[in-house]
Amino acid sequence: MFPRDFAWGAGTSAYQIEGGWQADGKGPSIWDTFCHEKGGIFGNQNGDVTCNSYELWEKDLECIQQLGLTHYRLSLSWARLLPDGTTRNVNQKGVQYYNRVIDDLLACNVSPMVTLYHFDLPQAIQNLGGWKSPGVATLFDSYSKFCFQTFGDRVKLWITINEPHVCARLGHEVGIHAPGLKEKGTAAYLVGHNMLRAHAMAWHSYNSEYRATQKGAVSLALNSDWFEPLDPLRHEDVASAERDLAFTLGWFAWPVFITGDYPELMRSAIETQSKMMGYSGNWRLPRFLKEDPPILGTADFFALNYYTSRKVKSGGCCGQMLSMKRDLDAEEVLDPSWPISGMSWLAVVPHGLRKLLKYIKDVFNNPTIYITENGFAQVGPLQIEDVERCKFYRSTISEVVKAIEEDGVNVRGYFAWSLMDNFEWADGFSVRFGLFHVDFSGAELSRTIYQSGREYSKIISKYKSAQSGCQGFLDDDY
Ligand code: PNW
Repeated sequence: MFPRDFAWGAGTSAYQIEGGWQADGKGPSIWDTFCHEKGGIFGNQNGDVTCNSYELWEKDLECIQQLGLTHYRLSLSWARLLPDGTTRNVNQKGVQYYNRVIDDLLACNVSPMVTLYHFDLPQAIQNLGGWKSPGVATLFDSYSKFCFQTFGDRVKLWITINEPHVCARLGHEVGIHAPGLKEKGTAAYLVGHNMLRAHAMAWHSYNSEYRATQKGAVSLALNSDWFEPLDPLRHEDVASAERDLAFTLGWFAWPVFITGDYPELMRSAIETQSKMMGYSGNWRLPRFLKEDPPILGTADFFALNYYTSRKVKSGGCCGQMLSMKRDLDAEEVLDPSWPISGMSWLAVVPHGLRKLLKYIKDVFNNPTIYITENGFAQVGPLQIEDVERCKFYRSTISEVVKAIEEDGVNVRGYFAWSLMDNFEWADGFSVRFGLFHVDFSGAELSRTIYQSGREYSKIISKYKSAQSGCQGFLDDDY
């Protein structure tokens, strides 16, 4: 059974839905730049307009109400609020926009969960070196304080940074996300490091300056697949799966929840590969310094984005260059029994979520967990009757129930990704994650509920009525 105050939510992010990329004084972000430099994105598409939520916010609110959500997760565009990234210039139109969104949500009894950073760094800060530059942490802290000060009287759930792993690796090592750097083996670690420093500074600012009056909670959202050994009896496969968890979730979760530093497994793997390539020492994974903000303890809850699972075996790497992939020294494969959603990386493995939740409970000291993203992609011909996605949500939520009831995991909320179809980064509009369909070919960008939206809404109302003591729960079939 779900706790009484369980959060039933859905999520979006600013660049993926807002459009209005130049409206009312917004500054450019690295995603504006990355998309406009043709070549990187499916069909050369971009987020210039996307769902146009900057102008059509009321339509989004109608969707939120139709689903019966208790929570809505959105992100703020840093460059819409602070066009050059600094608090020297505040764009009041941006402040008005988010004030309206937050006030409307609260007026409808929906609590906002607000992400400060979801992939869209102001271009002005990129021009100074972006996340590779240590100074970005101070700029992020000022931006965060500005947001706490401006919106924190009403926002009680904050995410500082969404998926530092994806920003660091896809943006700076693989290069398929903005800013599109392909600096193998070093930049991603440096970026991850500065993101942790930035997150920790913001958490400390909240803790010392805002917590007492605003009484909210702050964390960072970590993405991880569930990794398990291909052959559980092979020592190498078991070690590879552990390494994969350490490099994905552990990279950020160990410093914040357990030790204040990176997992030992990660340090030693990087050192081994460096030495094999003729480099001594362990200079690629930075160390936290005395003057850095303490990282340990800088999360008031655990925010998890879970999409899929992998089987892992040893080896699989690779080339003559240092790289994260080489450091990881593990090969990920799919189990043939797992169905694939629209995207090739997204195997549907609901029970992997249960296992990952149990792992987090055991390894990270039984934290309160919000599942801040989880979803299913549709690719190809449009199906409003998206039966597969309905099944996906039913079975995933039943795995969450098992995690709570049978494994005693402290799960406090579930946010479906995404409220509506939107700009899916490198995949443009070719991939649809929404509970609502958005008609990108029509000028009105009309939103139409998918069958899975109706299904999710039914699940929510069923559990809500069970929580308030009504009978609905008894004929439960989820
Ligand atoms: C997450 N990958 O990002 C994000 O937080 C969302 O903005 C996004 O829409 C969602 O997952 C679905 O993809 C990811 O290529 C983007 O491995 C790309 C990857 C993983 C996560």
